[in-house]
Amino acid sequence: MSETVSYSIEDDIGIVRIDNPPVNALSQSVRSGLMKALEASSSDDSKALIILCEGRTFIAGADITEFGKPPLEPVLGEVLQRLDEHNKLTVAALHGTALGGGLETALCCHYRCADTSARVGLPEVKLGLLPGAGGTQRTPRLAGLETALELITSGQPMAAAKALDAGLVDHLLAAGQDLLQGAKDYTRSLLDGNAPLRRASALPIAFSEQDKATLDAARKRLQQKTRGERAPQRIIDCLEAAATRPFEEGLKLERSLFLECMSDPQSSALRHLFFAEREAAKVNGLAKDTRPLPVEQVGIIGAGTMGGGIAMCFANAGIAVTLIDNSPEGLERGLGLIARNYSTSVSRGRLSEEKSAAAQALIQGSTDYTSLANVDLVIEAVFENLELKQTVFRQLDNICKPGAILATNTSYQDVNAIAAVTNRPQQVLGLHFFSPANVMKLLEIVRADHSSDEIIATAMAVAKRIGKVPVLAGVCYGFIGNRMLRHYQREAQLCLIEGATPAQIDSAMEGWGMAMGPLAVGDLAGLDIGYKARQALSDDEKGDPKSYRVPDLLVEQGRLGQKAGKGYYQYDPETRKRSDDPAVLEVVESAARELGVERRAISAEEIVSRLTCALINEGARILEEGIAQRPGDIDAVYAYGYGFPRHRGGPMHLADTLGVKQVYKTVCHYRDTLSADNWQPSALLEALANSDDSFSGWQAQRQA
Ligand code: 3H9
Repeated sequence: MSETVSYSIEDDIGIVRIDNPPVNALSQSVRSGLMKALEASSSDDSKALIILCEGRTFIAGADITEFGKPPLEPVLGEVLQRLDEHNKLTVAALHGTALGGGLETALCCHYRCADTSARVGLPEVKLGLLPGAGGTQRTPRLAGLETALELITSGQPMAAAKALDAGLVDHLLAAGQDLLQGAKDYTRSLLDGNAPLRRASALPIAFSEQDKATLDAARKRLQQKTRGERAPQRIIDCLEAAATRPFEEGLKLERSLFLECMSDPQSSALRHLFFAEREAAKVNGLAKDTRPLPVEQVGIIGAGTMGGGIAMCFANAGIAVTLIDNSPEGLERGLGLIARNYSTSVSRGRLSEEKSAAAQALIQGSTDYTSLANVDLVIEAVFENLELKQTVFRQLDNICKPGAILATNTSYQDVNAIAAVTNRPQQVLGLHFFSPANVMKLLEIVRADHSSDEIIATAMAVAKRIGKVPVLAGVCYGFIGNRMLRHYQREAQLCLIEGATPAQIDSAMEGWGMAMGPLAVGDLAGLDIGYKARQALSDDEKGDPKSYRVPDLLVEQGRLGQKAGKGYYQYDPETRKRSDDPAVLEVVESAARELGVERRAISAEEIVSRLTCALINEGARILEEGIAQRPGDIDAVYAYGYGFPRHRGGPMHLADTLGVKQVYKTVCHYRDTLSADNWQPSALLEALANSDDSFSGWQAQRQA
């Protein structure tokens, strides 16, 4: 039928096989092949039609690489309308992940069977889209409005057994049953029973006052939760239309809102992140035959919050962990914290009792380093102090088996200086987890001067196993994320002392989409952490006092942040809700007087512009120096580790959206009006602005 679709008749049943690796996306050749197969089936003497896929999955959706380009005929809507109208019994046989346009294809079949491992979902919302091929209209007709609302607005896949209960799947194959044979048997039973051609488009749908209230509540909830994303609201519009208008009208609305979402910059940002996340896992220049080393046993040094969180990541993935702490008390505290975290996950329904027990059984505590003699990988998560880390690495080098990889979870320290104290610098790298480590998806993999290709490949593979988004970084102070963060935080501090209040700064950034404003983040982490770090620095290293005088004064007054009930804000002891505290404004004003700063009104636009341009300028410098491999890697770091709004695509994508030339002009303006020291434009930013280029254009040229 086409290079990716074949059609044959086996025992009077037509079989459409789709073979479009890696995920059987609905590329043009699949769509045209499907269309031709339907034509063939309608005029031959087969009695029914089964659609199934080769490889690891049923169709995982439309081909995202075709988005944003001129449409190629036939469009999916046409193909699916043809499928919906087909004059013979149609059955979709699902395995792997039937997602997006893939599930929509299956929903156009009269019946669906699935193997037990299959999952179905409509993840378009994660790309700033809505299901654009009937998903918003057929799903509620088959599964009810509430299930459709959850499935489509969360974008989360649903297991086959649940999909059977929900009515999205009609028949579950027996465990281990061959997919084709199972689908044939099921189809035969439908034919034998004279099953009607059950079209989802023709099913009735009810709409009660209760349903209306559910949709209204969802609108409000999602407005808050998705921080300004537009697709979730459009999805609810479509669901409401599904329940209140004829099918054809609902389909028309869905199509027009799908196209609206597709041309929305939010969707291009989210699609950019989809590919950036996958690209980030690829290491430039790695020899093709580099094989990751096996990692079955992991050691973690330091049973604090970080070490415990890291231990959970590995145990959750079925990897045995030995957690080491110097003191029995520290170890007990750490293991206790882990147990509490697991029991919270169980009580919130995020984890089953069995899985929690199985994971905890994989974590062994010890106060004896020699129990690490046989582990494949050790991750050190002790206090941020170079000498201490070097001492730990000397010990590890003596104790661990020769092939073991030694990793540091440092946020700032020089990984080369840590590797240098061992006799195996080629086996040393940074694995920088983000707090809480068992929740945050980002993992910075820091390649030191001597880290071997093999251990970098191993780290990438391990990251994927434990469900992280890995990003490669070179050695520098703060690597990618924290190095940029210093500039962002500096501007937050300067806006504060120059005239804004903490609430103005945080609301400006949260209103723009950040998960949490910069000062509220400081309160959450504890202001004493930065204070202590600054104590170890010379005045020169600390930089401009205007960028740290306020937090220093707050810490000296015991305002350490949330843990003390007060920091930049005061916190309700019960609810932890923050509120303004006039005492903080007094501190800010006195710091401004002391440092000779005249306070002025600062707008939300200025706050957002200064903080984001500071990120972009430093990000450009990081690219210039080769600390990050690509602009998209920086975007992945910010989206997965720093609460950057995903629908803005990350700092470097933001620069492209705003126009690099415009960003460069703004940086120059701040250099001329605010501070020549803080705002020297990066050479790369300047070069791209001068050549009217973008970060993505620059990246494309380098790849070519
Ligand atoms: C849609 O369907 C719209 C419709 O409603 C309406 C249309 C009118 N297209 O993730 P992996 C690539 S919107 C093109 O590492 P895994 C991916 O880039 C779509 N390429 O594998 C990667 O390439 P590379 C709704 C795609 O096993 C390779 O496949 N569907 C697509 O960890 C392997 O991917 C979705 O949003 C695609 N649709 O996970 C599903 N999908 O090797 C998106 C993947 O060059 N996909 N690629 O880096 C996924 O969620 C995961 O890929 C999946 C497999 C779970 C399927």
